[in-house]
Amino acid sequence: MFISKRLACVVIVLLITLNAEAKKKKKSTQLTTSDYEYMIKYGWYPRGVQHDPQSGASSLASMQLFAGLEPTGIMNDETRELIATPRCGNRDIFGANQMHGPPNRAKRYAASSYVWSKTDLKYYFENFSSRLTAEETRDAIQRAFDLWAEHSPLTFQETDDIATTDFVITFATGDHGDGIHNAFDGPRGTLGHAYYPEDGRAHFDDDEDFTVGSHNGVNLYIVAAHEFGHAFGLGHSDVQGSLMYPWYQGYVENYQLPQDDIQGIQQMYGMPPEDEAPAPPGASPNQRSGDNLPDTCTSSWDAVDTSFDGKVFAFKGKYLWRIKNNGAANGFPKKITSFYKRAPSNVDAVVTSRVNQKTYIFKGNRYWRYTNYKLDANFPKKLKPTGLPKSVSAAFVWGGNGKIHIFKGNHFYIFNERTEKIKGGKRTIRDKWHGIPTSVTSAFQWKNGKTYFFRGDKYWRFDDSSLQKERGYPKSKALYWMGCGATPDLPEPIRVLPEENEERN
Ligand SMILES: [Ca+2]
Ligand SMILES: [Zn+2]
Ligand SMILES: [Zn+2]
Repeated sequence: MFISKRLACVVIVLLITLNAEAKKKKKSTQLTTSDYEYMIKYGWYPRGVQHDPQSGASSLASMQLFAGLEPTGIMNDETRELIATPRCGNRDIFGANQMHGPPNRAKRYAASSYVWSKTDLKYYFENFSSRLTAEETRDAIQRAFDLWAEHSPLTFQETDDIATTDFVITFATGDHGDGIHNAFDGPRGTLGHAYYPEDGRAHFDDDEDFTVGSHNGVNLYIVAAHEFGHAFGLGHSDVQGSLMYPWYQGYVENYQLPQDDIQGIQQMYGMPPEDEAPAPPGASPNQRSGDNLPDTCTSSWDAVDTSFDGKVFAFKGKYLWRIKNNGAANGFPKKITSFYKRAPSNVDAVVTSRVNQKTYIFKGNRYWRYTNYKLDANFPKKLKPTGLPKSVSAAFVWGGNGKIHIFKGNHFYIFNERTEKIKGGKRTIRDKWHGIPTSVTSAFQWKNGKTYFFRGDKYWRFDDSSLQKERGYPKSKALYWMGCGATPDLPEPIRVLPEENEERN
């Protein structure tokens, strides 16, 4: 993250002061009661149990790891400095059942299964920051919503009707009516907190020196954008520099939503709607035919993928179609090589990583890797060193954990894009993917974050919560995905509704 020279000077002066302080006092590495209280407050240590140095050290190590510090489990200057950094009041650790795995393991955003069941959302001001004018507050809040709106289908509008609003924005001090553990703490410390969907409450500590467009004080726009991330269902990220990192990272001019947060919000709500070009009159995917061109309505797919820039491609033989919300795009199929130069035909599987944005094309005993549609140096490579079998059937990113899953016969593998090796060996499809046939030929994650499996003209949608195929499937691919037939609309993105509306995590 960009740090201005001035800020860097302040940080250096601060560090020197802290170091001098630390040398003056005898360095204590022991956890104090207030250290335990800090860890309890943010979910790292259980509340109401005896403080135990051994489990305290292991909790501290987890917190250090999450924050990007060396996980020593020992209280040191670096960790003291972290604890002194103002931060968000939401816990870092979700309840285990709401997360797809503990967030301190995966280096990325934390998407929850708590989401809004609609995308047109309204917000209401209960009051305004006492340090800023109503206009400044209103402007900062609106920009904070817009930051997310730019990268998602969510839209936001202010309302003066509290009865119909989705979000309520409140500036409050101390104990403000949502429990003593959520009480604000005066200047610094906790800056704000927000409740997960579909609650809508976002609270800001009115004792903070909230500012706009300044390196002094605490930037309301960035703090609000962070809190709204929770209000949309995102947990804390352990990626430093991401907006959902729990500790305040300072004011940044022309702030842009970091990649990690874009992935997080799109995991839950999908991408912003595209500006659809109107179809030329009379054009229909049914009418496309020609020498060796695969038929849009009757062909099965070799593979299907959402590319790094959000384009969905279905592959068959030497060709691919671009799939839009209303079916196959006009002008397709086109040659695969018109997008992916030097790519093979009759591919086995294609998948684009959400971690490194690279596209992997699998065929036979080799794989091709693309960055921004360009073939990476030294590719294609042999599959053998990755641990994958040859001639895989399907590859996709599973929304449940953001990892690349690869199917082959009755088995599946998890492919780690960092090491380009499989992780944890071969697993049985039946054990995890209930109701999904083992002979699928392609699979991918659509814009709604759901996984779809294809075989012939049939497709299945997988429910990430119940880990089963969803009811009412299989359906016809030609009808729903290619725009062949009477109802060319794609299935509506269905949201997972919260089973229980828990208090703030
Ligand atoms: Ca505070
Ligand atoms: Zn937070
Ligand atoms: Zn509150």
